[in-house]
Amino acid sequence: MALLPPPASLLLFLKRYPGYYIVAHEEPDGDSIGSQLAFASFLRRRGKQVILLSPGPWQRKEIAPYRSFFRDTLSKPDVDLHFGLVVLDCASLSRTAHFASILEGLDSAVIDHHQLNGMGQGIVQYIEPNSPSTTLLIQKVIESFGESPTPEEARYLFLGFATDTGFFRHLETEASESLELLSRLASKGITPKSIYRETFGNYSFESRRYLAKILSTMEPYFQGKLLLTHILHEEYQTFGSEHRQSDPLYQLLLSVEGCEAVAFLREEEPRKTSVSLRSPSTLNVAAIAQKLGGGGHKNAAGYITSLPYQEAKTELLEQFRWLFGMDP
Ligand SMILES: [Mn+2]
Repeated sequence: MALLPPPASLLLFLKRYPGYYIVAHEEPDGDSIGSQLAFASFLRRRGKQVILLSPGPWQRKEIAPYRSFFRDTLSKPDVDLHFGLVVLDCASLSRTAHFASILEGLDSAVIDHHQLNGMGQGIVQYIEPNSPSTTLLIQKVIESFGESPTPEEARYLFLGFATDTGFFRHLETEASESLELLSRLASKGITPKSIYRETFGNYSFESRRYLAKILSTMEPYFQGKLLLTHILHEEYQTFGSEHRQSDPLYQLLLSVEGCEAVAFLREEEPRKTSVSLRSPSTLNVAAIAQKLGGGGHKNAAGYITSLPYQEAKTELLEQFRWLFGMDP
């Protein structure tokens, strides 16, 4: 089965306005930022004005170099009503934090690869849940105009694909077409090695001490099906936010034999614990996150509770007891 092509209504929409606001979800990642940058570059070469918006917060190292290309706010009276709005990597303006009320009312189009729950933004929608990244959909839009990405655009598109697929490791649906699209990016001189360095290299020394600290707390529950790790508030605050990289943690824990789920509890404040859940395959951790007030996907979900660590852990283990049907 092939990925859906961009609808004709989207191509028309992209011809209609002299300029576009391009916004994506809060807590930006490589896919949202890569999609925005590539799309902005493409529209500019078609003679359009583009204003890139991002609500932040900018926590991920691989997107940090691009922060200055984005505006973090816009006042409602300054919104140019002759512009169109493009929403990327999320289906609704509600995920764009304060921009939702500022941009409301503009004619809009959505390009996204998440399963749509409820209503998407606007009437022009290009939503393809089988696409591993939004950047692939952007590439398909560019190619639908009979164009090909410039080397700079190709770099942004590759970055988004690499981060959303864990550098190809999670590529499951539409692998064949994805790799064909990627091969056209590689033909622009974009090497996987350079993108790998950008996304998964150059971590700080401190970030590895943070990782060591968390790994040392690993406890197995439910006969090793759940691996639980944590960091307490006192220790948490000794690490600057730029060093708190937890992606490599999940990679290490999810590959442990017999592991069906990973939990990482961060006591960010004395009465605020952030809980991240991951699963390597079939176990749906979003079901637990939703029960406790959060959300996410089957394999990656999370929630925030006002309980301190110990109580948050008890609450979480209770949920897993129900899920696994056994005592911890
Ligand atoms: Mn994405």
